Amino acid sequence: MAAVLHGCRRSFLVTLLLLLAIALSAEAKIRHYRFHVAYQYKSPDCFQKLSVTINGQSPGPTIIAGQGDTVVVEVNNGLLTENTAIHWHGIRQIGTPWSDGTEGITQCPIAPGETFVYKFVVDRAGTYMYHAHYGMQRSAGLYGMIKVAVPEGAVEPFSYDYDRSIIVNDWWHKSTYDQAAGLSSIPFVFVGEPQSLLINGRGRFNCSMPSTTGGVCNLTNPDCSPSVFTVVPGKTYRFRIASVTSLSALNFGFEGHNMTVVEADGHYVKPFVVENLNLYSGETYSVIVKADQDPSRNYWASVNVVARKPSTATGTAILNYYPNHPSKLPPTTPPAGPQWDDTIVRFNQSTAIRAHPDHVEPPPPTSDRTIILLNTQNRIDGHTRWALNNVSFTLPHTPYLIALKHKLKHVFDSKPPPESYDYRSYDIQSIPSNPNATSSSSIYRLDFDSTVDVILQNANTLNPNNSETHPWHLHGHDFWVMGYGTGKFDPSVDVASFNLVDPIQKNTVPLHPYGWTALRFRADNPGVWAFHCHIESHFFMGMGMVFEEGVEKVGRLPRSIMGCGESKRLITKNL
Ligand SMILES: *[C@@H]1O[C@H](CO)[C@@H](O)[C@H](O)[C@H]1NC(C)=O
Ligand SMILES: *[C@@H]1O[C@H](CO)[C@@H](O)[C@H](O)[C@H]1NC(C)=O
Ligand SMILES: *[C@@H]1O[C@H](CO)[C@@H](O)[C@H](O)[C@H]1NC(C)=O
Ligand SMILES: *[C@@H]1O[C@H](CO)[C@@H](O)[C@H](O)[C@H]1NC(C)=O
Ligand SMILES: *[C@@H]1O[C@H](CO)[C@@H](O)[C@H](O)[C@H]1NC(C)=O
Ligand SMILES: *[C@@H]1O[C@H](CO)[C@@H](O)[C@H](O)[C@H]1NC(C)=O
Ligand SMILES: *[C@@H]1O[C@H](CO)[C@@H](O)[C@H](O)[C@H]1NC(C)=O
Ligand SMILES: [Cu+2]
Repeated sequence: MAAVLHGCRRSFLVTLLLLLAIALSAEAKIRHYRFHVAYQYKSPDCFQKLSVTINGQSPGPTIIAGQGDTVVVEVNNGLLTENTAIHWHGIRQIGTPWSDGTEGITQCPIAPGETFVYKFVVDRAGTYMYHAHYGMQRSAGLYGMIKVAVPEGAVEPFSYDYDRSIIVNDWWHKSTYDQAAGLSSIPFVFVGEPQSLLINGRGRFNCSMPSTTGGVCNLTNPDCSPSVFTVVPGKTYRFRIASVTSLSALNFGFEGHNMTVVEADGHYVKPFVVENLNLYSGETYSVIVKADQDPSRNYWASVNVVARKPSTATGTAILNYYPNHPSKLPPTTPPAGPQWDDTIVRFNQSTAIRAHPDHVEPPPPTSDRTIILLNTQNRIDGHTRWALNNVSFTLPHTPYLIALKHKLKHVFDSKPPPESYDYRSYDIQSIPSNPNATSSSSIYRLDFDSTVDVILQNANTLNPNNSETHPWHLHGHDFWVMGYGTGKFDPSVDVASFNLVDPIQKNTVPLHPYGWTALRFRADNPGVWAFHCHIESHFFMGMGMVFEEGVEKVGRLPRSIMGCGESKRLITKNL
């Protein structure tokens, strides 16, 4: 009897789901994009540089879709002598782990001349981004935004008249090859602070400054005329802001205007008002701004470096009050932003980000597994690297997804990486007495559907009195931000302080200097997912890792992701 009842309820549910699917599919659309990736000379900050462009632009075209739509992007690699891959940052790739765009993890690189098709569902409304995930190509200009609209009729917990997008970036005059070679060299050559900060791909380098590379610098080049955001007095604006920086944490603000933060990484935020907003690389926000100031003039939009000692000029754009002339410069000097080393202010802003009361999805109350990761700067055979629990990450030649799904042996280090470190005795305030670490391509294999806690613990670098800020990004999931702390994480005390009530869900989160950040996620998305510091040079130097979950549940892999390393064999075997 129970079984029959159960069966009845099940078929009712199935019917309901089918109806829902039909209702949804009636609305779901296919959004088709063609991206031609190529080098072009551009002068985004007035200084001419070979930039990676999409269809001749950097930033590339904004992908616009509705929740539930399928996005298809045909990427043609026109870089002539360089591979590529594009990651859709914030899109979880449920059911399509091979479209995550992480070279060496979910796919082989796209070779010059090849076309690769990414196809995925954008299952949740919000603000996201895309960028290269091959070498250090992102910093050469390959990036753009993704805007996913709520379904027709759905109400958001805030209102506005117009929707605008802002993507910020830091910019170097040296090529990414110069940068990568320096990072891998003995002696080590760091990429250094950026030459400029760009707002929607536009900045301004002082052409009279001595340049490290020489070259054409022309302040009247139209490429570097400032970005303009025109507003109508009295109207309310939603600004979607994304940071795709390679190194810098930035502080963003509109001169004379407060902002109400309402969205973070695709999740609604319990609204809070700020004069300026800290943005860590890989994060997205929506803020609401009312054009309610003196309309007789224009105002600055500005970005400043925080968390590292700045040596880059303020990046600016113009907030233009209609009908003033859009290029009329504000009569003031651009805001210099908060003090760069005021860690407490940034820490407090991070903790202020909570889920909107009407949109709370509570986390599981406990976790099945806790991974504690000590973030350190290290040396390996004289090279400067970053490591987690003394292991510095290296990518294998055969992508993990293919290796695991097809049970290819010996393509990566199969010994599991350490779950923890000696946290009782490690002194996070000092330079390690022995900074030698090891490198490995090993990965964390998670039980499918288990709940995992990750504790990121910061420490001193190899320089005295220095601990950096690391923005950590997880692919394939949103995690709950369980808490932030200063000093050393103590499991016996700090777990009790976790926010089980209204933690925000994000895909990128900062780890503040000498502090800790705790995350919780459910390993419920079959695939192989990168988890890494979003600073381009840090990931390049080993600051990352990979999680595998439910790889046996992954569907048949497309052959287009194969062809490198041991996966060559699969193609010739015609699998
Ligand atoms: C540009 O740099 C030159 C040389 O360093 C300096 O004299 C000048 O004041 C700078 N101009 C601006 C607008 O910062
Ligand atoms: C600078 O660019 C402008 C506009 O493209 C051009 O007219 C001018 O000749 C350039 N100046 C130099 C010195 O190249
Ligand atoms: C912005 O907020 C601050 C502090 O909450 C307040 O003192 C200031 O008056 C506000 N500015 C505007 C332009 O509303
Ligand atoms: C940060 O937050 C703490 C706790 O709410 C508060 O005591 C402190 O004054 C804040 N500090 C700053 C600089 O905002
Ligand atoms: C670290 O490794 C280097 C070789 O790369 C070695 O010369 C040095 O002695 C090691 N340092 C310590 C403290 O063991
Ligand atoms: C890293 O490895 C070195 C060399 O084996 C060791 O001396 C050091 O204590 C280790 N550090 C950590 C954090 O485990
Ligand atoms: C350590 O560095 C901070 C800036 O990050 C500075 O404010 C502080 O004075 C420094 N302390 C010492 C002892 O050098
Ligand atoms: Cu980092």
